[in-house]
Amino acid sequence: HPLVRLRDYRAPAWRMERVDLSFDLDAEQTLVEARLELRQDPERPDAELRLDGSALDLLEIRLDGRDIGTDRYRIEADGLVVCGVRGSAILETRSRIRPIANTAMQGLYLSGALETGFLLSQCEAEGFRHITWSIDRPDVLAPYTVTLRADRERYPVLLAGGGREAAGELDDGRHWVRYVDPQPKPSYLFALVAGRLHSIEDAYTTAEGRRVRLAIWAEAAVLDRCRHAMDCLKAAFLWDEQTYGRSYRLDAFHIVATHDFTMGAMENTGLNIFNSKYLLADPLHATDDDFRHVLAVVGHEYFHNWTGNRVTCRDWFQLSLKEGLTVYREQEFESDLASRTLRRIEDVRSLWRTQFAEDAGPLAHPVRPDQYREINNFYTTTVYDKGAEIVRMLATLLGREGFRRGMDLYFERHDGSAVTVEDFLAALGDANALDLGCWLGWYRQAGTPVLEAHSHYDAERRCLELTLRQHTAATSGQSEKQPLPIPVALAFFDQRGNRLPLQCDDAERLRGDVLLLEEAEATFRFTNLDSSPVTSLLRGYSAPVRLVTSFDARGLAILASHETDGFNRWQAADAMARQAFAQLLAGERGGQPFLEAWICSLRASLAESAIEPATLAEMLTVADLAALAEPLAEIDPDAVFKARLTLETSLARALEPELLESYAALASASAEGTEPAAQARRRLRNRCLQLLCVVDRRHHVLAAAHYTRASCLSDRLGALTCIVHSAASAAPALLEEFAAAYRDDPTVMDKWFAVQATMPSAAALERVCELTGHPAFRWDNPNKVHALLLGLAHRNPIVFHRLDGEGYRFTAAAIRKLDAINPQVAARLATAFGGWQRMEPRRRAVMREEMRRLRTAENLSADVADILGRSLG
Ligand code: HT7
Ligand code: ZN
Repeated sequence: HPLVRLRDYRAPAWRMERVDLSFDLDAEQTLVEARLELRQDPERPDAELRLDGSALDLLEIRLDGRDIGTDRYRIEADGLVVCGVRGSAILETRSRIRPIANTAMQGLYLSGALETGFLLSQCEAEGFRHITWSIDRPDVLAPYTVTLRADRERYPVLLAGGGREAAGELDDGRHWVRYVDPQPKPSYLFALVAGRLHSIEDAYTTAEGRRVRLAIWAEAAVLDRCRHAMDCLKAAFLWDEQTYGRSYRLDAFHIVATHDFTMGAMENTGLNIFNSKYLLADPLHATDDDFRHVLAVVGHEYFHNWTGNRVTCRDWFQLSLKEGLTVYREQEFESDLASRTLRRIEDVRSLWRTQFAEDAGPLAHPVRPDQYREINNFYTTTVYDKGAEIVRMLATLLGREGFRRGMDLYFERHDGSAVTVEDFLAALGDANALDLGCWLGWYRQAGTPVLEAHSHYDAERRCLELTLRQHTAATSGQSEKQPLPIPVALAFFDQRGNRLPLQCDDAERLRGDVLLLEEAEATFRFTNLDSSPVTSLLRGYSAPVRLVTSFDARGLAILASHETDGFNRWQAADAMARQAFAQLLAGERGGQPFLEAWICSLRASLAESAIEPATLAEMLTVADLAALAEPLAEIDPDAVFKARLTLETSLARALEPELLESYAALASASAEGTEPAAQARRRLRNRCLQLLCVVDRRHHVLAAAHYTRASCLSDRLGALTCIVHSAASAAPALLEEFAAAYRDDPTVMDKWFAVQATMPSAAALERVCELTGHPAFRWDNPNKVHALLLGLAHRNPIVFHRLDGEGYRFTAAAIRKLDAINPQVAARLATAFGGWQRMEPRRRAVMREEMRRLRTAENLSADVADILGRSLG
């Protein structure tokens, strides 16, 4: 694929002013008629008319109502050029596509089996060109009319975005439905669904009094599991009205669930399509985490209605404009409706383990990349999660009202248009009389800034000097880095854990409890402090930076017990664990002040009645191997594993009586409902059980009973994971029992695969290999591949990084096989090799060799070739 560069952006020479589509739907072959009303930019009279299209069988082509011969057009690898057209034109094409052969899931494809499955489309980012010829770029917006025709018996439900205008019967048992979406939209938001689906229905009345019909479509057998999603959808409508004053304007909102989807969900206007794992939930088939994920993803896709659909991206470089902003909105939605602290801890954990790692490796790229070969490879944690962190920092800087003012102006200025990150910053800045130009640096610069903090207390003057220094290491293609604006939320505590006043000499620089560091280094003086305070930095994780400071065990212990910001309370405990881990890894002998302080704090927290159970559960959860390894200059996975095991075992051993007590005290949690408070109690109870299983095999009996008595999937899966991951003798029988019970449930079976793929034992590789032959495993199903193969490659470092290289060879073979089926999924798997440069030398060499070999494979997709090319440099 050619390199596409941001700096080469040009507005389109031709635009589509209207799109009329009509489909004769069938899984084996679908006929697509497209009528495009086209207009040329008068400033570019010489620009040829070029339409995007790929793997389309062109049957007919007409220009301004007349057939044209092959002398008037030419078909290229990825497009169609019509010669000698000027000003305006009406282009009609008739083409044939084969949904059943579309295993890449871009364009129109089949979900499920030929006889019983249904047809659906996925157009973001460039899937529309696999459906018909068009100008397939996000800055070309048009109203759409879509007519769907199909056999009534086989495809009783026909859905597309927009309002249902008309419907009727045809000969031979066929029927048709016409949808009109009058608001101009980019082609990536087009969608259709056709098949035997069933729905639950509801309605929402908007703040303006408009009644919106809500429908969630799924297979008949799982309709009851859509109720939670429906509640979440109504909550999302309400939240966006209350928080941003934004309503929905169409008459209907449909969601369709499928087991066959490459990503989580898709925000097509009026017709969202969801991966079933983010839509279906009931206590027997979904865990508490699944319930929260459904809330978050339903919210996320709905919020795209304003941030992405009504205000869309000018080009794909601006992807974070919709994704980062919408992730931020989704995070706030979940925080308001469930637990703010838990969501923040989970987000930061995931940022540290995946985004920081991406930023530190050869696949590092800015939140707004400046070039790409394959845009599908840029749906990354950097674009999504670091992008959300930038929006969060801006919201912190502007405050609740200022941020809302900025968002109001953004929507007011840009509703109905395709815009850039600059437009976003300009709206936020103009609404607050601020120049936010320097914030563009966060979008342009790759790499994680390191924030160094040093303080000095002057007893005589009763003041503390805090020096903050920032630097960002070079990343591939970006050697020069500029200082970025970094909001640092902070608080002071005394030795008893009481809050102390925050009075800064430079009052301008302190807004509320937030300091803004704008330069490479600055020193701030805080006055009126009777004793040297314990400083709590980056409260709420106010900036996505790596904090380097001289931690002291006593100070962290005070914060781990007294910080009123739940996130920083957890962060203090996590910092103690990481310091203890570093000492264990370095083989340091003698006293272990951090380990002791950590255990002591957690003992006290377990005895505390006021602490939120979800926060406590997270404090008791040691960072995983990838997260612990991420800051290391060179990684030896076996040494990391050993040090982590010692850390976790020391904690579990020391707190065994307290863990047993808490476990028993929370006995009723299994049968409680799915409200956040009950979920949090179950989380804590399962956490206690997991630690107990680490201490002693005696507690496997407890885990087996936990499994048998479980009245929800959270507990059942929690117990199964404890038993399998601690290699208890009951593991094989319970795995069999579980598989027999959930054989017909693909989403629960994904969890069964994932539990085995993440077993912390080298032998897991042979098991995973065997499981690829299991009847429930399918190479062409992204969820199965995620659970088993990405589970191993991304979430089981001791197996993926096996010293004999078998983990790498197995994964490389899987990438080759998958690449012929779904290149996007294969490319995701290939990113597991991205961290090769920081591995210890032996593994580094094998990883590089395996990538090089893979790169020479025949017919390698552009997706995988791009990942390997960038990884190898
Ligand atoms: N905006 C959606 C992106 C998406 C996607 C991208 C590439 C290939 C398949 C895809 N399915 C969905 C998801 C989101 O809301 O972020
Ligand atoms: Zn999104």
